[in-house]
Amino acid sequence: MPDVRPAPTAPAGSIDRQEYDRRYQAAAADPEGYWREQAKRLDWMTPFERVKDVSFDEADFRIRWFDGGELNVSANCLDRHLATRGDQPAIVWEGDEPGETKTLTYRELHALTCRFANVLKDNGVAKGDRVTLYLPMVAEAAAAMLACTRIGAIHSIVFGGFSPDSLANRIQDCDSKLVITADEGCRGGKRIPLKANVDAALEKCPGVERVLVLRRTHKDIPMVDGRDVWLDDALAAASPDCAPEPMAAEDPLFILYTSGSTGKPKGVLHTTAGYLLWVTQTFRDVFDYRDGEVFWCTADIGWVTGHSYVVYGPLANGATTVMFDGVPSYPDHGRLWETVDRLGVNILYTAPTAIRALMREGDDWVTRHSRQSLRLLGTVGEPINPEAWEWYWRVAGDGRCPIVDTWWQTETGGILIAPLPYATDLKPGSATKPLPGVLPQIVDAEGKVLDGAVEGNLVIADSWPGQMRTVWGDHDRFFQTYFTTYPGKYFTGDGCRRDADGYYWITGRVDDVINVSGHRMGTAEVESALVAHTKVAEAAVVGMPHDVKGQGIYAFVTLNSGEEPGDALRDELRQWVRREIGPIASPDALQFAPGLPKTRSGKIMRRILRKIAENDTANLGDTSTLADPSVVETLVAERVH
Ligand code: 6R9
Repeated sequence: MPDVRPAPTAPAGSIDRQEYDRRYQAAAADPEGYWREQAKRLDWMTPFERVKDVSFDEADFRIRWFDGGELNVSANCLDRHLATRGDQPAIVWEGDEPGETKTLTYRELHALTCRFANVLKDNGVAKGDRVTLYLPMVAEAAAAMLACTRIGAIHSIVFGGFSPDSLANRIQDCDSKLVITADEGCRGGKRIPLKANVDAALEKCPGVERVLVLRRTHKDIPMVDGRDVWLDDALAAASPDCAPEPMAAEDPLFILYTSGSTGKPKGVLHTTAGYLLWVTQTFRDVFDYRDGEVFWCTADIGWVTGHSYVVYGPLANGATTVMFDGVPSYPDHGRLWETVDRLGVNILYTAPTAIRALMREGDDWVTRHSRQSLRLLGTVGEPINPEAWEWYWRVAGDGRCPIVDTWWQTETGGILIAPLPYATDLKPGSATKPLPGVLPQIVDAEGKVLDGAVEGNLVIADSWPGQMRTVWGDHDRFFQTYFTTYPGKYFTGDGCRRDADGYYWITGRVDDVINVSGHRMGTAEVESALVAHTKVAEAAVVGMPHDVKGQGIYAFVTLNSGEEPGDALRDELRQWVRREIGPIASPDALQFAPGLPKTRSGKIMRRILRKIAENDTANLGDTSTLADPSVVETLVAERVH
């Protein structure tokens, strides 16, 4: 029986148990009325006529929210706060070097955004045009996003760690005519040649007419005559006045590319009103944000978490948001906590992979900093194993900060399943319960809806405002990918267990489930068990062909620094898992891995591990998007079994 951490008593103004229940029931009894009420969180230029117009069926497939309404995202994130909090910090930028900071108030960010919008217009960008951003985590990047929304241009952000080729593919796919970049980026003391990468990418993108270049490191870089423009100069020359464009509720807001299990990355499209409402509402409620607090989400704006919870969610709520241009391990492993103390951060939102990496370095790095300002902790991106959760709770949060484990996807726009910190009792490793109005179901392989305490595939039975609307340029792929596996429902691609208390436990992508002797084994479950061993830092588990069992379990294990791999430890770990879960979970093969192949956002690329486990190393596929492609060679060379 996993333990339960009761929710603390709700402070005045926070959502308590009764209020959660009330909203949950209101959303179930009268969904349209519920969403109509929620939509008051936004400032509308023209009121909407219809709340919801949705069908997940093939014959009349459509997802539309708030038709008839008009609004502007930048006006909701900036203009509406000027009267009440114009001089409050909107963005606190923290550079790669500790103490390299800059603060922009709402008034300053508003002026910068308007100048930026005018620069875009002067360079030929019009409503509906696509603009690609390839930028470091600087305040100007947020201003660039907001400037696009101000004039109705559609931004497509490409993470600064992606290669020129990946950048070129994304520019071509959405046909951007303008790219915004910087001379260089800085990360962990290293320089990233952003402009040089853009130059290389644009050899394949003749459609790009203009490149706006921000000075970040002031490196002397070549500028292409007639194409490249120094952004700083253009901003200084531009007018700080620009009226926000009234946008229809369903007008496109941004495209964000995300990897699927097959094919090229999909351009996930989000639209104006539904997305904005969803991030506004979830930011306020899940993080229980209170006026004046400092919120820090460590994600890069190149990922959806950065879009929703570094920029749009916080700013729509008039919050102070931290933009971090560094990494948690630089200049040392205490960076996050040193920064929390220096900036007075109240809410910290990060990923389990970061938590595990820090946990591995020992508690001293954390405990030497006070962390008194912290009130709430959050995680996102992958299932958090209970050991990492416990460490986050006990060491990082001193046992006094609720942890919100938030489940969502690029496709969902914002959080769907998560505790509300003063309404939901926590269970380490569970994202707990759906937010009011969200209708998760667990279905079996045939699509039969399973009730009670069960395990199966996670679907969402009806739309919510923040749902993606299409795959850019391929509406059929959108329908095929998400709505055909279980007709009439949105398929998340995740496996999930629901316990007797109605708590949801995400078990990982269903393509990662291993079937051992007819028993379904969640890779996350085995990984969690391995990581629970004191000598293990990180583990990744995949299936491998097995003569007798159908599939066997292949585990890649990274040890804590100082631990020695060897046969004795291998046996010990296999026995350990056997004890933790049961004999069927004991790894058939266990390889010690100095490093795991991870994407630049920190997700383990299981596709590659599966190939190694299957001994199909000739067909590893594309490894160019890995943070460090060289780890693969080591894994192949040292493959076991
Ligand atoms: C926001 C984001 C989505 C996939 C999702 C799931 C995994 C995200 C999680 C989680 C367990 C959580 N995931 N949050 N799994 N618990 N709290 O990460 O979007 O990059 O699109 O990834 O990440 O597998 O399907 P994205």
